[in-house]
Formats: sequence, structure tokens, C-alpha cells
Amino acid sequence: MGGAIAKGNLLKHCVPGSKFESEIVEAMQRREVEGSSMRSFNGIILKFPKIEQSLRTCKTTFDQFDEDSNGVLDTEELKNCFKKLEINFTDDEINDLSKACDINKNRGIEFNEYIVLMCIVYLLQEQGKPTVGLPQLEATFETLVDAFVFLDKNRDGYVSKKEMMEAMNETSETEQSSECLATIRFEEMDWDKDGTVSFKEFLFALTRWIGIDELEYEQD
Ligand SMILES: [Ca+2]
Ligand SMILES: [Ca+2]
Ligand SMILES: [Ca+2]
Repeated sequence: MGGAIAKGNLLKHCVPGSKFESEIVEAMQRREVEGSSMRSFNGIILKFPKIEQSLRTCKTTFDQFDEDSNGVLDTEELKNCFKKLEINFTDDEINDLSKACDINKNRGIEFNEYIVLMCIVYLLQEQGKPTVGLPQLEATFETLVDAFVFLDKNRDGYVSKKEMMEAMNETSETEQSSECLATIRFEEMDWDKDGTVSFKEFLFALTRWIGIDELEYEQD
């Protein structure tokens, strides 16, 4: 008895994360071959105001896609959004993406989740192809990808605490204070507390750092 019963469960255990998560890691690793134009962690922080400005301008497009104005994009609204932006994702892929980015698991994709989702779409699209249909936004997404590449020293698609320390030590004169700060920053990013920071976690932390997640929605 018992030999064949557990087959389905066994299979599940063999899959590392979702298919989608591993695609993000693979796309990041391909991009990492090109290296980063960033030279320091401070260099990334100095870009925050510009990143914030650019991301806030796409709140208008988000609101247009939010057809029933309830502050979130449900799957149907997201599908229409992809159609309008001419992003070629299958319905299944849109569902997976939506699930992966609906981090607080509520009713749909909020504005900060939309930013993360679009940046992941940008990363996953083949290079040289028009991606999210908004050139200024694409430049910002490239900056975010570039920043992650800078942090991921061993190019495995994840940022470890050691890599975060390394990145922050490169610019700081006082090693101890930067080590403490690196720990704080790392813990802010490692949302699921598994000891590594994925690109998705990095993006969510960034929307918090620049205050994008604090945008209020006018709702009844
Ligand atoms: Ca909606
Ligand atoms: Ca790494
Ligand atoms: Ca993590």
C-alpha cells in the first residue's frame, strides 16, 4: 500500500515557488549579465525623488483602468488594461501575475501593487520590444532593475543580507553604522522573512520608502 498515493503531493514539493517566480529570477539573471550602472546605495537613494515623481504620474492611468473607481483593479479590469497597453499576456498569465502581486490578498490590485506588477512585466518582456506603453515609466523601471542588479552581487536573482551589507559598506566610512542600517533596510525588504530579498519584495519596499503606498483613495 501507499506507493502511488502521494505522487501528486510529491510533485508539488518539487516545484520551487511558482512558475512565475522562477521566470522573474531567470529574467533578472539574464539582465544581470549586463551589469549595473549604479555605483553606490546612496546613488539609488538620490534617485528616489525622480522615481517617486514618475510613479505618481501613472496614478492617472491607473484610475482610468479602474473602471468602477473602487481603488483596485480586479482581474477583468487588469485584462482590459493589458489589452489597451498591448501587452501580450494570456489570461492565465494575467491571473498568475495578479495573484503574485496582490500582496495583502484583498480585493484586487492596488496602486502600489500595480506599480510592482508593471515593473515585473517590464522585466519579463523581451528586450528592445515596447513594453508597458509608457516611455517615461519604462526609464524608471529600468532604474529599478538597475538598482536591484547593483545589490545582487553574485547575480543569483536574490539579494542576501550579506550582499546588502556589502553594497552599503562600499560608500560608508563608518562600518558599524552602515552595518546597522543595512540590517534595518534588509529587514524592511525581506517581507516573508525567508532570509533573501526577491525583486518583488524589493519593489514593494521601494514603494513604501518613497511613500507610494500611502496614496489615499477617495471611497465611500
Ligand atoms: Ca476596480
Ligand atoms: Ca544574490
Ligand atoms: Ca524574502
